[in-house]
Amino acid sequence: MNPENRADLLLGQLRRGPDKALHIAGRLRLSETEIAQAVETLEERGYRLATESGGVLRLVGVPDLLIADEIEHSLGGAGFGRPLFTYGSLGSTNTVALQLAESGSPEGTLVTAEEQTEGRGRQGRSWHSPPGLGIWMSLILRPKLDPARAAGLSIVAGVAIAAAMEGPAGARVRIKWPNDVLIDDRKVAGVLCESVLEGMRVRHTVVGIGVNVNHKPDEIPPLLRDRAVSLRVATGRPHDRVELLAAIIGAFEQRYRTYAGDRPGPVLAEFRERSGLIGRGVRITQDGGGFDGTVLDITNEGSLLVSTQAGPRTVAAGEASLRMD
Ligand code: BT5
Repeated sequence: MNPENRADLLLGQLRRGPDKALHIAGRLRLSETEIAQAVETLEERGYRLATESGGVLRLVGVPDLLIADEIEHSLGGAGFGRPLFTYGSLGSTNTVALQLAESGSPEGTLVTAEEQTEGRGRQGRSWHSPPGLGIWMSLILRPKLDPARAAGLSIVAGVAIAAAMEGPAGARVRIKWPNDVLIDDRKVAGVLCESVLEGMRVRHTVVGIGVNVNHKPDEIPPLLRDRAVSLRVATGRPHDRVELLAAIIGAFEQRYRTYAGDRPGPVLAEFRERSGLIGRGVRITQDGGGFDGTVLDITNEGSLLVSTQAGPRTVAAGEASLRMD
């Protein structure tokens, strides 16, 4: 067994609670020197351990990093997030997840990065993803949905993020159609859903999720400051990224099963409630221009149904801003 494995074993023991080093050594069949080395290895990884009276070892702090061991521990049991690929710096987690999906990685595969150097938004826009401050992750899905319905997965993700953030945010988390998650009208998270088609079916979909978690006010780029916010700025305190990541994955998986199991109703009901758009006057902006109307509903595909002077229109992509008139 190498020193890294011994450190993993010790970590596993300490997660269950503090215990005498001597007892742990006996249980793991390690010498006292090997335990001391394992303590050192864990400290090098950023864990904080304390030795208390009677030779009791206690885990007092875990590193503020998206490391595999912590994510797996927080995810617990079976479910999405396996296999897991954690990176330090990366171009874009969506790009890596698309490559992994192409080479056969299964549904539920998760890719995370501490930093993205080429984080992507929709339509070629960029996504600011500095190191250590956010959750930048992508999930591989293999939904048995037609391509139109798969487009609605970004609504599923938006609703899941909002639900998972509500507790830590201590405030209402809203959704701005189609894929922005807002606190106090500023964007705290975004979703980039990319599907690869095979004829008329979806071969795979990658759901990319970016959440601003621990940025201090001056760590949000000046150009974004009036439109973007982090959970820390909104609440005045830092948050555990791993815990939030696991909560988002759990909230997403639960809603995905329902939505992809041909029961879009519950997710759409959540969207209606969180978007505040239904029945409101909006201006829809699209590539070639825009038009005004009143939002009637959201379709099973995640499109907006808008009543206009020329009759009802279904809007699959674009921006919807509330009209104040
Ligand atoms: C999005 O695009 O909101 C989708 C963002 C998805 C990011 C995740 S991170 C993990 C995965 N890997 C990737 O490469 N991407 C995904 P869109 O609706 O087009 O919004 C982009 C716009 O939001 C930009 O043009 C900026 O105005 C603004 N923006 C950029 N970075 C931001 C940030 N960190 N927080 C808030 N707003 C931001």
